[in-house]
Parts: sequence; C-alpha cells; structure tokens
Amino acid sequence: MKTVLSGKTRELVIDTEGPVVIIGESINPTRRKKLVSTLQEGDFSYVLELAASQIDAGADVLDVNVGYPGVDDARLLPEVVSAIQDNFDIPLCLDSPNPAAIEAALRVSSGRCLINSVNGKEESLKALIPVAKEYGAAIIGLCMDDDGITDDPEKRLAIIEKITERAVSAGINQEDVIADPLAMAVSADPRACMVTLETIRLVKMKLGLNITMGASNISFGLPDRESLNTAFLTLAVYRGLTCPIANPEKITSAARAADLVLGRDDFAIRFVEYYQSRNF
Ligand code: THG
Repeated sequence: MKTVLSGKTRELVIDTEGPVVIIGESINPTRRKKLVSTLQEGDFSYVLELAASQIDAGADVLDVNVGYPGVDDARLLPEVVSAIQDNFDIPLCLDSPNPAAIEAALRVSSGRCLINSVNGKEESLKALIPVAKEYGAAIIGLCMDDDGITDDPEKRLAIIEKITERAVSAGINQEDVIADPLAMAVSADPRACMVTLETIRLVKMKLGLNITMGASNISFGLPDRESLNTAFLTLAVYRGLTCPIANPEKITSAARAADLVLGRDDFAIRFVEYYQSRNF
C-alpha cells in the first residue's frame, strides 16, 4: 500500500513494502526554548535552520508543531508552513490538536500534507475528516478515543479501524490513512513497547496501512535515549513501521541499516551513500 505526499513539486511515496521514511520531529517546542522565543518574536530563522539541518540529516517529511502555552496556532502554524515551503520543497506533517490551526495551515500549503492527527473521538473525526477530504490531505489516525488510551492492542486496532472506516466513507482512500499505534514511555510502563509492537502487527495484518509513531516517546525519562530509540525502531520496522517521527540526526543511520538488513536496499547503495555523506 502506498501513501503519496508532496511538497511544492516533489512527490514522496511511503510504501508499506519500501524503505523507512523519516518524519523529522525537531520543529516542536518540547524542550526547545529557543524555538518558542524566536517564534514569539516573529523570527523564523531558527525554524528554517531546524528544517535545513533535518533535511540534511535525512528527513523526508517535516513534522511542524508550534504549540506552546498561550500561542494562537491558527495564526502561527500557517505562517510557519508558508515560510518553510517558500524555502524547501518537502512534504509537511501538520501537528496540532487544534483543527482550526490544521485547516488554516492546509489553506496556505502547497502539495499534499499529512494531518497529525485524527483520533477516534467523535469531535476529532467530525472536525478533521471533512477537512482532509476537502484539501486532499492524508491523515495520521491516532489510536485513542473518548475512553482515553487503552493498553489492549486489539482495542487499539479497533480504534484505527473506526478512523479508517469513517475516512473511507467520506471518500478518502484507505491508503491515505497512516496508523499511529501510540508509542509511550517504557519508563512508566514496562510493557509499553510490547503493546505498541503487537498493535503494529495487528494493524499491518488486518488493514495493511502505513504506520508511523513518535519513535522517541519511548525513552522519555531514561538515559542513553539513542540506544533505546534505535533498538525499538528496528523491532518496529521489522513489524511494519514505515514512517517514524524521529530526530533524523540520531535515527537515520539505524533506519538505513534496518532497510539493508530487511532486503530493501539493493547492493547497500543508500546505506553506503548515507555513511559517505556523514563522514563518520
Ligand atoms: N505521534 C504523533 N505525533 C507526535 C507524537 C506521536 N508528535 C509529537 C511527538 N509525539 C513526536 N515529536 C517529538 C518531538 C521531540 C521529542 C520527542 C518527540 C524529543 N525531543 C528531545 C527531548 O525532549 O529531549 C529534544 C530534541 C532532541 O533530542 O533532538 O524528545 O507519538 N502522531
């Protein structure tokens, strides 16, 4: 199954049978005080710097999240999206809990974006599915709903099924739903990663969708996050994760290695190219 996104002109295919596509996570105010302070001053140079460095490190898509306390992201998100698209031809993943911000960003964006995210709550489905249809955007379906987050993989699957059914009945193609099985901190729950891995298996088997997740969520609160994230990423890719949201500066070499090991990089061409480009 293939999900096609695009920037201003360039197309990107996310293929359930293809290599890992990296959605760069770094345009996110979480622990980035400088992003908040520069955005508050209306200075977009740092956001553009983060875009450039992530693309250079291997990002194929950029997640754009400008949510911080007190922000009017229905005003700011479209401004940041325009600034990025004026400078870079890369597909964007619009990350906001505010449907008005998503719609405002889609209005000014070019190409084909990914909405991050639609969940199983009625208000989310009602607000965002018509918007995705109208703007031809793909959606991330997050497996939480009015009952919150369950640790039962079958129930997580059922939420993704519901989101997919609602999208398809609104005229959105099934391949334009990307499932997020929810990656949670393993420091808080020792079984958190296994629940996510089992959900990935079920979603791949039953729905065949592309799969994303916040791959660095699992290591919150622990040291050596990079080793943990890498271990989890490779297991998840083997099970069907195709487009992690992660820090490309830290995850790209593991993603390229996983692709090679899984027979998705003939003659190790991408693996070697990446190695040479980084001058390790
Ligand atoms: N699913 C979906 N979208 C998401 C998430 C998800 N969006 C937000 C988040 N989770 C993924 N994005 C981030 C962004 C930053 C960090 C983690 C997840 C992060 N930053 C480092 C830190 O906090 O220490 C700092 C930056 C760095 O190390 O480079 O961890 O689950 N659909």
